[in-house]
Amino acid sequence: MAPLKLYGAAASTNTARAVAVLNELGLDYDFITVDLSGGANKKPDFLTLNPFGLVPAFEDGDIKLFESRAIAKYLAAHYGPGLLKSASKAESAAVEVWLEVESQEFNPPASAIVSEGLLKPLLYGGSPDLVVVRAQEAKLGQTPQERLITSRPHVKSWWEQISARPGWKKAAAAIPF
Ligand SMILES: N[C@@H](CCC(=O)N[C@@H](CS)C(=O)NCC(=O)O)C(=O)O
Repeated sequence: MAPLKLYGAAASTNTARAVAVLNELGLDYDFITVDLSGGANKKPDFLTLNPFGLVPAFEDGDIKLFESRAIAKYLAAHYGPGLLKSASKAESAAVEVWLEVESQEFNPPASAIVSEGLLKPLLYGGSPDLVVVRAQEAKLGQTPQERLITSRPHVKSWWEQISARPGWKKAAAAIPF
């Protein structure tokens, strides 16, 4: 079988999402670093993998994928037997709802905060624009999910358990800051 291939960058949080699932499932894969600062992701070769010129991109033999959440779901569906199985219609619907909340409501402000507060100073030597950071924090704070994790003992315990999983710890250790 052709090896699975993940094209990404160590400092990319979207790459880390795919890496976490590959690790969680214990899959062997080749990691191909894409030089984002040199613009390799906008070159014709890479655009055949992802026409939007963004990492991660993924290959499983002839199957080419992009979008980190699509890669994660593909891996869970095809390499994690039973992983996506739900006990009921209600459970599978709730899973879909919260997957959407993560990508549509949580991720935009959270990734803007990471990019402004962490990536900008560490990778580009700039200072975080605190007006941007505060505005994005306010978006998170205005949702009914404020203090969702820390204020709820069961959610907090779930968060601590998934954060302690070896697959995630390995993925997090590969992020260079
Ligand atoms: N929705 C995409 C977003 C991918 C994305 O924004 N990747 C960033 C790195 S985290 C990237 O490739 N940036 C390079 C650029 O904008 O040129 C996903 O989840 O895969």
